[in-house]
Amino acid sequence: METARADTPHCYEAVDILQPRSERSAFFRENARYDEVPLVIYRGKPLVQSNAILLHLAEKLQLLQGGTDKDGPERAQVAEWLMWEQSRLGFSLPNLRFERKFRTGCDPAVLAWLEARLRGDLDVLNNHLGQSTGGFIVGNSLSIADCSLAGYLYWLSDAGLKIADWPAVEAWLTRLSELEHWQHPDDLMRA
Ligand SMILES: N[C@@H](CCC(=O)N[C@@H](CS)C(=O)NCC(=O)O)C(=O)O
Repeated sequence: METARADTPHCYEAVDILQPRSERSAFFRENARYDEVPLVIYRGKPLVQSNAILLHLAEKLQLLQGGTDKDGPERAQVAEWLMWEQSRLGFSLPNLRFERKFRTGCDPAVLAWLEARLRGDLDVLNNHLGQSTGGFIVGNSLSIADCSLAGYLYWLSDAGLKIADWPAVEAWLTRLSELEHWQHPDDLMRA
């Protein structure tokens, strides 16, 4: 049983997403509404869509919601970054990484399009972090916005890019990795 950053007991199970969807376990197919990972079973209920999962857990566990005031501006900013993650970084990076690391034969024009999009996303994040004084995505404390945006970035090199080209992003990832209970995604997801 692991606890990790939220100090919450949990178990992890790997799902082979290189397997066709129809061949994944019956349990996974029954619970993962869109046949995608991540799937979290929390108190017996299936939760899917990474940022919906983060919002739900943050509320239930009263953790990492952003700021200390539930009516403060930080909560709205956390929600904005979660939405941005879904339409931008959470699209460009996983798809480019998948095509470069796990699959070959993708049309080079598609790879170039994904890479340009990812570079633009990293520029946005780098500008934001370079201008923010708090050291985190929103304000001066860790929130689910950091968790959402940072996860895949520890695998940026798999997508063929160098994190050092975005120094404010690199410094922020290092800061997160120095927090108590932090683990690299490869270690967290070792079943
Ligand atoms: N918007 C979803 C995206 C989930 C997603 O794209 N999952 C990928 C892995 S990163 C997946 O399950 N791919 C396997 C498949 O679609 O069959 C989220 O944030 O949870």
